[in-house]
Amino acid sequence: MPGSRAQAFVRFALEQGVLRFGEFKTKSGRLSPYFFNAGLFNDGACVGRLGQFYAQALVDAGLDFDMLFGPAYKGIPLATAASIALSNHPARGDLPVPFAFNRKEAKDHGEGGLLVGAPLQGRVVIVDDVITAGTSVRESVALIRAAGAQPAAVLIALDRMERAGADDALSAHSAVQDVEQTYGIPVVSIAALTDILSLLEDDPALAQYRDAVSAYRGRYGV
Ligand code: OMP
Repeated sequence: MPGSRAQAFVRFALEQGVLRFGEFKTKSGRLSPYFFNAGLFNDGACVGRLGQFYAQALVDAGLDFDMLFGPAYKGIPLATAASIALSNHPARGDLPVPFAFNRKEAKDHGEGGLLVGAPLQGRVVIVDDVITAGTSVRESVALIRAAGAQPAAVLIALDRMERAGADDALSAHSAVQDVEQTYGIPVVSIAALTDILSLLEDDPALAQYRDAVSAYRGRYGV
């Protein structure tokens, strides 16, 4: 995504309280000086705006795709918002933007099953919040392939630009690069850690967090 739009997005996330600075433990156990909690995009106006950022990032990437998939739970409103914004985006013309998502627990009555929404078919874009170590993408890829469809890309809000692996055995590549190599699909992100570092450089009110975020990048980043 062009720098100015990525900058606008991290500013928007900061204003919504989605992007915070302090001390946080990530899913992979790292102590991070910042955290991006997409669950705090939690009212109609800001989810609408978030959807537009996702839609623009995907359009800018110039990828061919047929539908979106939102992994439970957090990916569900994200894929829905992106689908609405894409269906209103001039670059898509009148092309429909179907979407689907999974349940965490299989349903044994009614329509049953693990998948909800449009049938998974064609080239599917996985819409998610953040990639840190890349563990959550695997399950979505397996679900899409099991349905006979093809994963086409992963669309995320923030690339934390971190290496996967234990502290004493960090991968040579970022988790995003590992996902791209393992599954042979691009990862498109609205913004990345470098955009957060630019925000910290530009905003004197945030200067107190610069050193900690730079040091974290030095330790885990690519
Ligand atoms: P990986 O699956 O290791 O890539 O971590 C991504 C997941 O971690 C996200 O889907 C979130 O559940 C969570 N997370 C955030 O939401 N924001 C962050 O800034 C960092 C994480 C994290 O725990 O790494």
